[in-house]
Amino acid sequence: MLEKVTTHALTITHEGFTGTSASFVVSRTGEDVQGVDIVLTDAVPDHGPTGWVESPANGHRYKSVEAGSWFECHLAAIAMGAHIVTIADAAEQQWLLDTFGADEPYWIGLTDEPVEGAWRWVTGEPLVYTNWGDGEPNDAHTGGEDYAHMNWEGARPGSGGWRDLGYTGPDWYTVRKAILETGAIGGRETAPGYER
Ligand SMILES: [Ca+2]
Ligand SMILES: [Ca+2]
Repeated sequence: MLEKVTTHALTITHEGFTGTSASFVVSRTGEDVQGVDIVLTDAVPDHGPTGWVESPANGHRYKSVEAGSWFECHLAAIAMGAHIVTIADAAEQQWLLDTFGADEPYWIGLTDEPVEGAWRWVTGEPLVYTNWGDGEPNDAHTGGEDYAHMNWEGARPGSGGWRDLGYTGPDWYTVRKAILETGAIGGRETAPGYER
């Protein structure tokens, strides 16, 4: 029985923009040769809008950025007059999930770096609502974990559950994006002690 398996990727260039698909396998077994159908569809965004999106609930604007570590995302936010997202209540959490999806991890503006265990929003807002996944925050690993992200894959699916991470842990580099937030007019003040 002849079996031929090859790996391919599909590259499409359209109006000067080029995209390449994830690799996929084409196999042919025996004489069972089939034609190849290619169907082009509008891709569904993987990780939400890239521009600012205003929430009708509070008039704040939000966008996702891929700036790297929590610190780098924090600095990127400041540079844009914004802050890493703060989540005041379940409705805001749900709006973020509806807008940016429940799958991809995003840093949120929550840290206990100044005082271990005293989680604070970067804006200085009181921490009222929380959405920690089971067993989190646990300050695991040598050096602890002082920075929070949402959409932890270990949390209940679709919940957007939070987890704390630290830069000595193995998952630190799995989160490279943050959702940024800014008020309807300008950004909120950034709380002292986080300008790093
Ligand atoms: Ca901690
Ligand atoms: Ca943790």
